[in-house]
Amino acid sequence: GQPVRLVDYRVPDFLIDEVDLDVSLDRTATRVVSTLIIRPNPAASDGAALTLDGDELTLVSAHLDGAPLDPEAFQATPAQFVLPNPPRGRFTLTIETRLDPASNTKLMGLYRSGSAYCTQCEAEGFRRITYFLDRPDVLSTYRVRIEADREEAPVLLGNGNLEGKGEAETAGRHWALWTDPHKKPCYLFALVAGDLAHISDAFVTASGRKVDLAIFTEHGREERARYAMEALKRAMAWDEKAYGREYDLDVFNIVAVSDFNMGAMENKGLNVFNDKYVLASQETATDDDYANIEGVIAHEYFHNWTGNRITCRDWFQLCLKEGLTVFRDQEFSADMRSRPVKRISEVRGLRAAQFPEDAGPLAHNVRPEVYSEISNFYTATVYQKGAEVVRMLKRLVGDEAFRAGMDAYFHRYDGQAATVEQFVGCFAEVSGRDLDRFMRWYRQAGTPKVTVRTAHDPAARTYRLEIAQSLAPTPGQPTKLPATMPLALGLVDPEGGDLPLVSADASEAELASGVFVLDDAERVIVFRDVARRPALSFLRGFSAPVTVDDDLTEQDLAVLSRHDPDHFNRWQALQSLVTRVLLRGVKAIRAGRAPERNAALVAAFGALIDDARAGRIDPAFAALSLALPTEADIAREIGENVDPDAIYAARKSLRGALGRKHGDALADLHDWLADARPFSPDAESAGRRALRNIALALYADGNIIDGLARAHRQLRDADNMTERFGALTQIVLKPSSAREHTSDAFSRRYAMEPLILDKWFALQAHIPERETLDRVRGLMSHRAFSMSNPNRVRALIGGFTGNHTQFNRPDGEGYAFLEEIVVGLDPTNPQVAARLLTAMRSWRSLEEIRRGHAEAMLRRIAVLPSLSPDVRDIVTRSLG
Ligand code: HT7
Ligand code: ZN
Repeated sequence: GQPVRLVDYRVPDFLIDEVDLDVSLDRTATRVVSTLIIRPNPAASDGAALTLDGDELTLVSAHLDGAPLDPEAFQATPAQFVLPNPPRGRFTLTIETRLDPASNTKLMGLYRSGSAYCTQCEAEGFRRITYFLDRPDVLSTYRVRIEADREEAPVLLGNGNLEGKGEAETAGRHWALWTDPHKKPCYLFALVAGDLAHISDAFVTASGRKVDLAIFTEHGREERARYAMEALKRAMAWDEKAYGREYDLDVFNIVAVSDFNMGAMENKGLNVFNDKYVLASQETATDDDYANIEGVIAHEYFHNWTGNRITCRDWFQLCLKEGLTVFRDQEFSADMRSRPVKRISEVRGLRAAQFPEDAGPLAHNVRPEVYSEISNFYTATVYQKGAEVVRMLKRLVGDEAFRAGMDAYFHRYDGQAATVEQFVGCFAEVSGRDLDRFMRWYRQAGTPKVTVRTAHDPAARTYRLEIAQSLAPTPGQPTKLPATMPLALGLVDPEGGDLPLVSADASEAELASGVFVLDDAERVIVFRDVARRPALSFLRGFSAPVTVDDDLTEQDLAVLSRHDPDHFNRWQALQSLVTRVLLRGVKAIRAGRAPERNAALVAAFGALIDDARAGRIDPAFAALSLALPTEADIAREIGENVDPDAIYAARKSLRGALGRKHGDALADLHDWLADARPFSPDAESAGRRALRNIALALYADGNIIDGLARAHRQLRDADNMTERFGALTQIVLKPSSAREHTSDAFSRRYAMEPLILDKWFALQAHIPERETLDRVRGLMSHRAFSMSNPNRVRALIGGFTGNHTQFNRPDGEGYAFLEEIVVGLDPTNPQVAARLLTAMRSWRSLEEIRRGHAEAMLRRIAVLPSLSPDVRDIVTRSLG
């Protein structure tokens, strides 16, 4: 599409107060009669034509104030409906369109998933159902009559409350009438119809109103929605306690569908979910699945206030609802589970998905200023970095002012479409802080680098910190300015424990909280009464989304990894130590030398395993600490001229060494963690299973034969999917004579379980061997694989793009394969095709040969004449 710019924003010329939809469902010929009450927007200049958006629409008829419209009086194409001379006052426009949901492979608008009808309207899908002012600042009340064949679709669901239902005039058909009293933008519209099973429950709000809850699934799967239902009730209670936000309708329905482009959708009162974020059982779901379900259920529920009651003025403000809602779901999960463990997982996710975005050609602001295809901006930058920005805001103003600012925001903008400036303005007002420089987080792309240099003067008993921030240019932004950031830090005594912070260079509040504000490019803080050189614990809790360049010694990192009172930094210290060793290992391998043996690192791992075995540390935390940085993490640290094979070799060598050195301790830990208690998905039990799986993996890396024997025993004995899949992972990723047989047996056992097969497909695609590309090609003919199901495609193809050595094969065949898939998928599902292609986002950081293949691949795609706007946008920016 044409570029859309934030600076060009204008209020809509018309407002649509009421929408009345009459939808008569049919697989190939659905009829939609839309009656709109429209008036000129008093805030706009008058006299404009009325231009409604459409996308692949077929017009049947149009009426103005009840009378058929003269064909001369309007123009309709599949993409637009124009009324050049609309009435001056309020008027009623009735438009009938005909749709073919069975042929809608894009999964936007009205489509079929399995045997059900469902819709997806965010961001611009409503215009695929009927002509409309498809923009989030047009808010309307909706009254929707849904009619369908009773046998085919006994369940008829819409937004809001059920007003009535009955027999239709046509034999065998029935109808339901749904009304939503809350004004909403059309992207929150939804309907679902089908033969669905459900579970139900109820929630009584703080003010005593009863809300009927239901989760709809395919028949036979409904019991697997129990965990999601419990998570929903926890989320509803949490939003009341943490933010004073109550639910505002009599019913809240969730539907799980198997064909969905993203994770889930927060349609008002009718959330539609990808089934992987609803369905779980001991047999089928891993602990990560349970955690994701809890998080996504909460996320969509929290949108009811941050997104639905207060929505976005335009799509540039997407982070206003997404960053804020991710922050809210993160805090919810932190309260439900272990806070430090949750924080470490968030930061790992941010570094894996957002940092590469910020470092490559697809870098964009948290609040972008131009887009050609909005669906390509549902990114880690908008979501995850957007959440980090809200987290920083909370740190800067403090807990109390944060809550007051949120209250002010809810109060002031309820029922409106708001902007990021209005949101941040609430916090500036309640805290009295100048947040102008903070706004730069929304307006500048790229990950800032914070450099910190330390100097201890034993005679003067001072410890000096010189802190500086810088931000490299990104596409379209050659110069950058410093942004306000909170830096949480502590000075850790070599004996353990934090030193008191005393300084004339900081405010009382900063010294008391340990959170120092960096507003400028540089800041110097001299701490007094520091007799012995401490280890600097910098950026505690990852208080700002930056990279850090420090002068810590490996000895400092070893001290911090055992003694830092901040658990995030305790984890970070060991990761940093491992990263340094691995970076040297990669260099050595590229120079034809063997990687070093690092005794301090081996000892640090030994101490960690002992602590875990003795129950001195949280098992979930121990599991995260034992996990080495990924190949992609190391590639990011290297930054340029990346050789994936050398990274793989260095990492493999270190894992082997650790597994061999600590073989006995790991085997003992693995035995000790075998759980005889009945299964529970709670965080504590999940932590033990995570630790057991990582102990197995590390053991097997150093002791392949015994390790595989252990894995086979774990696979046989496990009573849950986490341990079963952890064992299968070792068996599949390591070559052995039993691999194929065991893997096939697993896939046969779960032949009727698509969500388990997705894990299996992804695992096959991750095998770090040259034959994997052929294996993946072969699996595309597997009876359970389908290019039309996004979950299958993401599992197998997306999984392969995450295989660092094999996707980045030096012969370029991995890229050529992705090209084939993207070009083949583009005509049917451009959103999924475009997202797959973002796997090329770091191509410029590769070594020369691979970089050449990657560029050639992008150029071959770029010259194709009939690309979708989605893929065209990604390929153009990737090359830009
Ligand atoms: N707000 C939702 C976004 C979404 C979406 C966007 C584009 C295409 C398909 C989509 N499905 C859902 C998801 C969320 O809660 O963030
Ligand atoms: Zn969201």
